[in-house]
Amino acid sequence: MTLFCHPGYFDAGLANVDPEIHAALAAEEDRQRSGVELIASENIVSRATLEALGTAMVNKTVEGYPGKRYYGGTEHADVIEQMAIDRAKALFGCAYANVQPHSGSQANLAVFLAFLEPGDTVLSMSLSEGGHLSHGSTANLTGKWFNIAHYGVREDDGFIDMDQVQALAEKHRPKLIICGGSAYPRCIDFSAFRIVADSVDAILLADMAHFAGLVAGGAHPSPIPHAHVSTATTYKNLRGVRGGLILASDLSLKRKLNSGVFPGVQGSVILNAVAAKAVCLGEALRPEFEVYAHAVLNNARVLAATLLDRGVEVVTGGTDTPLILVDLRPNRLTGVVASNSLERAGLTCNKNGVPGDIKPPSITSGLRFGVSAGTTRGFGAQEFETIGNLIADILHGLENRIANQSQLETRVASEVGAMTDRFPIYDTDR
Ligand code: DSN
Repeated sequence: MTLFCHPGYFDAGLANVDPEIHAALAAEEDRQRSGVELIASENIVSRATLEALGTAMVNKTVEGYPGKRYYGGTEHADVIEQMAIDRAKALFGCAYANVQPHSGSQANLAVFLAFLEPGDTVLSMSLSEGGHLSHGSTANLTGKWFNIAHYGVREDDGFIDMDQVQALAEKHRPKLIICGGSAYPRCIDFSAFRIVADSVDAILLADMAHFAGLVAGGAHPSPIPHAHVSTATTYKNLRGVRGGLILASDLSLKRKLNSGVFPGVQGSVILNAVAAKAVCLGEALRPEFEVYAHAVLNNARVLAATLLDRGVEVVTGGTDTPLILVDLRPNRLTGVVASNSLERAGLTCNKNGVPGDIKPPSITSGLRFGVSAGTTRGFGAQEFETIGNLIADILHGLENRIANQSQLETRVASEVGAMTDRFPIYDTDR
C-alpha cells in the first residue's frame, strides 16, 4: 500500500508527531494552571468541551442550516447543530437562535447585514467609553461602511445617560441602536433602550457578550424580551468554546438573521465548534451553572469592594457583571505598566481605556478584570479578597515607585502559586 501520509497519521498522538507544538501547548496549560486568570473574556472550559472540539467533525464541511444544506453526508451535523439551537433557545428563553457565528464580532456583523445597507446610521456606545470594536469603531468594517453616532457614559459617575441616548437618537435617526459592550460593568436598562429605539423606529441590538453567562444562570436581567435581537459570545462567562450566538424572541426575523450569517458574512460552519457550543449550552442548562453564575457576580462584587477599600478607583463604584474597570489616573499609572507588573506577579489582566481616557489603546489609563475563570476553578469570596489585596499591593508599589517592585512581584507570585495549587485544573496525569 502506498502511504501518502506520515507513519501513524491516523493514530499517533501530537507529542510524537509534532513535539514542538505539543510542548508549546503543554506550556500554555501550565501557564493557565499556575496563574490567576483575570482577563474578562476568558474562562476555563470543561474537559467534555475540549473533547468535542477535538473530534472528526472537524473534517466535515457543510453550508446552510439543518435540513437545508448544500452538501451531502450532513445527518450527524444536522443533529448536532439542531441540538445546539434547541439548547440555546431553552437556555435564553427565545424563539430563534443561530449558533454558527465564529465570534461575537461575526454575530454583530451578521446583524448589520441583516438590517442595514452600507451608509445607514447606527447609534452605539463608543469603544473608548466601554463599547466594542464591532459596534462601529473607525478601525472596524462597521465604522468604515456605516455612519456611526456614539453615546458615552456620564463623566461624573460612569453610568449610561439615557437622556443623552434619546437626544442622540432623535438627532441622528439611526436604523440600528446597540447597547452592550466590552468594558461597561453595569446593568443596562434594556427596556429604556427599547423605548428609545421604538421612538425613532430603530432595531435594538443588545450585545450581551460580557454577561450572557449571568443571564443564562439567572444572575442578570435578560435583554431578550426587550431587544429585537441579542448577540453573545460563548467563551466568556458562558464558559464554552470560542464563538458567537444570535438570539431573538421574534421568529419572523429568522430568515433575515440566518441570511446575515450565511451566506452574508460566513461560509462553511465550524462544526466541531458547534458541537462544543452544544456541550457548553447543555452544561449551562444544568443546575450547577446557576450556582456558578451567582458566584461570579458575588466574586466580582467582592473584588470591586476590596479594590475600593484599598484606595483603587473602580469605574461606577462597583459592578453588576463579571467585569471590573479600574481607573489608574488617580494613581498616576498607565494600564500598560500596571498590567505588565501584575502579569509578572502571576495575575493576568488587560490594560483598558477608561471613560475620558486620552492615552492610546496601547498604553491606556485603566485595567479590566474579570472573575469568570477564577470562579470556574473554585475561587470564592475569600480568594477574591486575597486577589484584590494582591492587586492593590502591586499597584501601590508602582504608585509609590518603591525600589524593590520586582521583589514585591516575586512575593505576590508565590502567594498566587500557593492559591492556584489549591485549585487545580485539567489533571495532567489522566
Ligand atoms: N471582545 C473582546 C474582549 O472583550 O476582550 C474579546 O472577546
